[in-house]
Amino acid sequence: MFRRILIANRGEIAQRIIRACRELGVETVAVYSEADADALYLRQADETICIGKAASAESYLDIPSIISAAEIADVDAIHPGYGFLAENAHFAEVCKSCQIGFIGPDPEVIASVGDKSRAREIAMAAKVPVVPGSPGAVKDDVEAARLAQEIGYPIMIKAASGGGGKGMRVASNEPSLKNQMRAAQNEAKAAFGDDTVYLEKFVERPRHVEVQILADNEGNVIHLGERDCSVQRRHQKLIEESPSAALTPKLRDKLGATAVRMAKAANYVNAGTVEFLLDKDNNFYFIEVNARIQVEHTVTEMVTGVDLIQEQIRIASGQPLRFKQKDIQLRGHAIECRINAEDPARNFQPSPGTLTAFVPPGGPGVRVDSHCYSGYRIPPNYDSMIGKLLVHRNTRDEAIRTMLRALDEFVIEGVASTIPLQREILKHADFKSGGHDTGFIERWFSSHGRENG
Ligand code: MV4
Repeated sequence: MFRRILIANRGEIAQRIIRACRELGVETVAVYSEADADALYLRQADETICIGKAASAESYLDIPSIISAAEIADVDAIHPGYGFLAENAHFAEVCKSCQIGFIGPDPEVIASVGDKSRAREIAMAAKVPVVPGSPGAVKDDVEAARLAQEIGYPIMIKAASGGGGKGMRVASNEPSLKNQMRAAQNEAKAAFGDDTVYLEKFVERPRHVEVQILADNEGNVIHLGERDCSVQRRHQKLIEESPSAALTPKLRDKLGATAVRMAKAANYVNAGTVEFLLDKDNNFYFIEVNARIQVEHTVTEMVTGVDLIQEQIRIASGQPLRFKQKDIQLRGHAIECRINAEDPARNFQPSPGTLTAFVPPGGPGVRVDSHCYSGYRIPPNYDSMIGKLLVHRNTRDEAIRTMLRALDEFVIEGVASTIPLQREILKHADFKSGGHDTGFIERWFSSHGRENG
């Protein structure tokens, strides 16, 4: 096991990783920017190092600063958390060349699954179902038009380096395809410095279902069930749950086995997520691999009882998986609300500032992962997550009721939060029935004329 690790992140995930380390008996080194000098996670770490200015590019994204901190603190490994450098293959490569462990997959694997067109090719070669589309990247609009004719409209154009919905466009006919392809390429070039695009048939009203996997260095790969993340707005997840209300036990096994096949085909090691779209006829299609721990890993922890951060650290230190597939039992139902300092009544405008009061809920079946406290000032420089509120109950209906109770208990004063919206969603008939899809929030907002506040 590692003796000491550095956490190249901030906020709730830095705290989450420190908690896992303390239970494992691993020492922690936390880094922070000038904007985070009063953060709670710094009091929980064994050592802290300031790595630069408030701007992420000059601190949490600054590879030389982080590597210097790791060298000075003499750590065995770095945990990147999520966001920032978590899926940066170059960073993983620099760690390797400095003989610092990287708690995540190998740089080559991060690079290959990070190219979504290449990930699609790996999936196809492994007979993992993909959305009908181009065999690989498309070079120009002549080739795109020819392929689109075969695939059939509507067509979705996607950036190979894409993420968060950037560089993604829908086209319903050939003239539109040519325009949208140029728009997608320009957006991708500006956002990722790479204008490679590929095509997929547009799936109407999909659900977003993702499978958590764990893979060790000896070729053992298991899955830990799925998370349904269909409650999103503009690619920001608002509510996640496990299991998905859309799956039968038989379909769950098939989806899990498919995710394991994909992870093996990609030579994936450590914790990862295999994302699928589920259509209205319950056909599933691979779309992406996320080569990191995700924000919503916690819902899987609740239903499996597995501490995913501890497992990530064990795997990266060279230990084999401690579980076989048959050891993983899904128990009950977990729901997570991501509580953001954003005002849903004002088009989700970020609402940083001081938390004049912060009293998290508790009681049976409730977990709160938050780095906040009364008097804490949420800096405007980073994402606006206040914390994650989770519930774990025997059934989905009970979990919804517990979540409503916990949301009512939660006291957050001084900043606006997403709590009022999450309460409304949990009471909405489409969510309660479990029949919702990824268009749920946007359709609901447009029917209320609220999309522009
Ligand atoms: C799609 C799709 C429909 N058809 N691909 C959005 C982000 C990226 N992860 C994939 N996304 C989508 N890909 C095809 N072929 C619809 C979406 C999509 C979506 C997916 C998951 C969760 C929310 C979404 C919201 C809008 C669109």
